[in-house]
Amino acid sequence: MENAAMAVNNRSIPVNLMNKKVLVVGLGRTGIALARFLVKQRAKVTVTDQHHEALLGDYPAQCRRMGVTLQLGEHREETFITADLVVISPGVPLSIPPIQAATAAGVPVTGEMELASRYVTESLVAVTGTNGKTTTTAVVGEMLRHSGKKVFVGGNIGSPLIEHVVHGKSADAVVVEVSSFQLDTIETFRPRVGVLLNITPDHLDRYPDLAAYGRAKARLFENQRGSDTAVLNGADSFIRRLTADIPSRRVFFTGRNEAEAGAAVFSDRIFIYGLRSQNQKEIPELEATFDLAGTCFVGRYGQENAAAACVAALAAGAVPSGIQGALNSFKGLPHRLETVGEIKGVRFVNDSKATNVYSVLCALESFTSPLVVIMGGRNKGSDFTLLREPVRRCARKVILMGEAARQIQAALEDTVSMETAKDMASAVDAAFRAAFSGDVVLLSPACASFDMFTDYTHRGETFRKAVQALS
Ligand code: UMA
Repeated sequence: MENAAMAVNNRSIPVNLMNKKVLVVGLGRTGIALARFLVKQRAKVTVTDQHHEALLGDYPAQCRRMGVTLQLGEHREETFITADLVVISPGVPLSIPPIQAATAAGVPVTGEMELASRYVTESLVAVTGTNGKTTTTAVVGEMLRHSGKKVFVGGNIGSPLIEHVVHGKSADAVVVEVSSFQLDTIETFRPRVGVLLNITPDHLDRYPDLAAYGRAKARLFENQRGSDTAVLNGADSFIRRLTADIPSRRVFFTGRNEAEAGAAVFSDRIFIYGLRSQNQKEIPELEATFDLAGTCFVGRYGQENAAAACVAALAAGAVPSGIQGALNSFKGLPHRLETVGEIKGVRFVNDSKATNVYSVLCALESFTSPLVVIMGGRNKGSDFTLLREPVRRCARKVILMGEAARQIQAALEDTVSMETAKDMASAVDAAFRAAFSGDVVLLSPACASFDMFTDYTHRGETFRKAVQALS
C-alpha cells in the first residue's frame, strides 16, 4: 500500500491541545518525547504500542509517572476513532487498520515532525536522501555552530524535533534529518533550506516502488516558497525531474551545469558558485572554496555530501571560516565507516548503518585496500545482484550472516569466496582469518538488523565488542 497516497486527515489538528484526547502511536524515542510534550500542553494523553511492556524498556514507567494512560500489546480501534488527534511515530505505517479507521472516522492523524514543526519558531534546515543524510545533518549543524550560532540538531538522526519544542530553548537554527516516513505525514512542514542528497532503492517493504519512495522524499519541498532554497543532487536525473516544478530556488551540490548555482567537487576541493546572486540569469561567479584534504571526507560520496553541507550551511547563514573549521574538525559518526580497531595490520571498520545496497556500494568505493566484507541481516526488498561487480572488484571474501545470508550468497555466486557465520563473533573471527595485513574488515550489511539485533547501533556495538574480544 502506498503510504504517501494514503488519505491522511491532518487538516484539522487542534491548535489548543488542552483537554483534547490525544493518542500517541508507538512508544519508542518519538512516542516518549511526544507524551512529554502533550502532557505539558495539558492534553489527555494515551500511548499505545503493539509491543508488551516487557519490550519497551522504562518508557511505560516514565509514562505512568506523567499520568499518561497506556494501551500496550495491542492497538484498540475504539481508542483511535474516539480520539481528538492521533499522532504517529515514524515507524508506524499509515496502512495499519486502526489508523485507516481513525481517518475514515474523520479523526485528524499526523506525525511527530509535522506536529513539532508547527511549534518551531526558528528557521529549519532539513536534510533527506537515502544515504548520507545523518552525516550531512550533523556536519551542517557543526558548520553553523562553528559560525557562532546556537543550533538544535535532531529528527531522524536521534532526538525527535518535538524534544526541542519541549525544552523551550531558543536556537539560531534548527537542523533536522528527515526520513520519508516522516515526510509521509507532513502538511505544513516548511524548511527554509531543504537538502535532497540521493534517492536509491530502500524501504521497498513500505513503498510499492522507487517512484513512490522518491515522491515521498520530494515532499520536502512542497511547502517551500520562492525565498527558500532546495539543495539538490544535480547528477541524479530522477531528482531533477521530481523537483522540476518546486516553488523554491534550486541549487546543486553535484552535477551542476555551468549556468546553475551550487557546488562542484574537484581534486579534494569544493567550489561554490552563485549562491549570493539573486539574479538567476547571471552566469554564477565563484564565491568560495573549501579544502577537503586531510579531512574525514574521502571517496566520491563522502565529498559530495560535504559539498551539500557547505551549500546548505551557506544558505542558512554560516560563514566560510566556520564551514572550513567544521570540515577540519569533524571526525565522522559512529556506525558509519567508523574504524573500531586494528589487529596485526588489519583495520576493522563498522558501517552497521549501511542497511541498503547503495550504502554498501558507497562504502566499497571508499577504500583502496582489499576488503573482507561482512553482510546480511533482514532483507528490505533489496536487489543484491547490484553488488556483484563492486564486490568482485573490491572484496577478497564475503562473510554472510542473518536471514538474508542465502539470498545474498545466491546473488553474489561466482564473484568471490563466501562463508556463512552463525553470529557476529564468528563472522568477525572468519573475516580476520581471511584477511591479510593491510586489508580492511568491513561490516556493511546491506540489510536491516532486526533479525538478530535491536537496531543498527546494537549490531555495530556487537561488532565492536567482537573485534575487542579478538584483540
Ligand atoms: N509500533 C507500533 N505499531 C506499529 C508499528 C510500530 O506500536 O504498527 C511501535 C513499535 O512496537 C515500537 C515503536 O512503534 O515500540 C517504535 O517507533 P519508531 O519505529 O517510530 O521508532 P522511534 O524509536 O520512535 O524512532 C524513530 C525513527 N525510527 C524509524 O523511523 C523506524 C528513528 O530513526 C529516529 O531516530 C527517531 O524516531 C527520532 O526521530 C531510525 C531509523 O531507522 C534511526 N530511521 C529510518 C532510516 O533512517 O532509514 C527511517
